[in-house]
Amino acid sequence: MTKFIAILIGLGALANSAIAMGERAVEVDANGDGVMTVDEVQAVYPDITAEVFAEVDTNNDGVLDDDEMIMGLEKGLVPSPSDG
Ligand SMILES: [Ca+2]
Ligand SMILES: [Ca+2]
Repeated sequence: MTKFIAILIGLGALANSAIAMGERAVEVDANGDGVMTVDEVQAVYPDITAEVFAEVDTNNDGVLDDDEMIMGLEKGLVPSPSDG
């Protein structure tokens, strides 16, 4: 998940929580295959419904990759850990 962390560090506004978010990303990708399924996402973010997941899954392949997760965070669809 080094790529995910590097992207987050590149987002200046989110730099303060980059380490925490990187840790959370690892938690979300429970099996470490580099993508996040709806089951993996809901295990960490129970509030994310299938509809929200589909909205974040912009290429509609049924899983979230790093770029989609970043976009979801930026759009506020995926709550950041700092939101409590
Ligand atoms: Ca996974
Ligand atoms: Ca996708």
